[in-house]
Amino acid sequence: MVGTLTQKLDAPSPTYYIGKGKIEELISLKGQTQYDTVILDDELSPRQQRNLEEALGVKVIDRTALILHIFARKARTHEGKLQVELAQHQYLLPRLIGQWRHLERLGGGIGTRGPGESQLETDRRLIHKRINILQQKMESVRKQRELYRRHRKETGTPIVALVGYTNAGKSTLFNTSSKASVDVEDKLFSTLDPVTRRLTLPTGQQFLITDTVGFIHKLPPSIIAAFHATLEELDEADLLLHIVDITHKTAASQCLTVERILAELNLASKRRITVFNKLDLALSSEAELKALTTIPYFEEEIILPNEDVALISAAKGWGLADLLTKIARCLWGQLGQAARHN
Ligand SMILES: Nc1nc2c(ncn2[C@@H]2O[C@H](COP(=O)(O)OP(=O)(O)OP(=O)(O)O)[C@@H](O)[C@H]2O)c(=O)[nH]1
Ligand SMILES: [Mg+2]
Repeated sequence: MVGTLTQKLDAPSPTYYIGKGKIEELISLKGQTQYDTVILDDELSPRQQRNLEEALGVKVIDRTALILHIFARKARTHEGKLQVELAQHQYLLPRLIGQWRHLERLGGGIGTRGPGESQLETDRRLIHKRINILQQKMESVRKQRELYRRHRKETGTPIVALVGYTNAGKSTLFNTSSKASVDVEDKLFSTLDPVTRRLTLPTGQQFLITDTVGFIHKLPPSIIAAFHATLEELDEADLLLHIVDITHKTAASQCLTVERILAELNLASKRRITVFNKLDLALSSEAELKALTTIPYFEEEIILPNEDVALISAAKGWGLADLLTKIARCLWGQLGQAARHN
């Protein structure tokens, strides 16, 4: 990244998203920084994107396209790949026009159709066809999942799902708690596909733990829709662990973002433990962690100990025993809940 520009506007310009002055400024920065791509932190309309590309003479990418691009690189399983490809095609469809502009100028007088136009129609048809195929494939994936879920329900093993902002440490916790090897990377969205492992507590009680895609501020609705099958997994969970990177400077607002997305997914009322992670960066030992009475850095004051809150270092394994105890208490602590699984 060679630079960042921000602009305060009452509303984004419908033609260019940013104002005329900002466009001038961007153009004048070109010589100095040699940028070849501009990324906008919102979803642009196809028209805004096209206009900006023409005005700036470089590639213009919006927030949705960037997230889709990262997703495409991260998707590993069949389902993850299907979901990303579907979202990419849906994103592309209304944006096709610009791609054939160069052909429009060739033929096509009044009343005749230029090669650009007919090519555009062909492309549209192809994309519609592909979207149909992908949707059918997703439907069969969804059915398989449902069968699998029903089976899980019959066996009565409770499900605990990890949720949280991207990079909060969900996969790391998943690993240290299950010793499974899932990708752990200091990058956004390293996990896209839900992964599930069975965990056995010293008491012999078992539960399934599921690692899922990370949430992010302004997650475009089209992406939430595309990942519906993955996020449906959360619906089945008996307990959510909301993992928070307490050392992140916007931890509190990341928490709110996650809460908001959970509400959008109708999961707001689901049983939840908030797990503050990465405390090894703030403290020097597990003993210090156990002695805490409030949570460091966090704006909102939370008094400890608290049944709905756990403090851990997923990397060092600090606080894990306490977390597992709290999970067990949530799952089996009350007779009513245990009965649900038997
Ligand atoms: N210091 C420290 N680093 C941690 C801890 N837990 C996770 N990390 C680091 O944080 C980064 C992100 O961890 P992940 O486990 O991949 O995060 P995630 O929530 O699964 O991220 P997404 O899959 O992208 O949503 C990695 O570099 C981890 O090594 C911790 O307890 N302490
Ligand atoms: Mg992950």
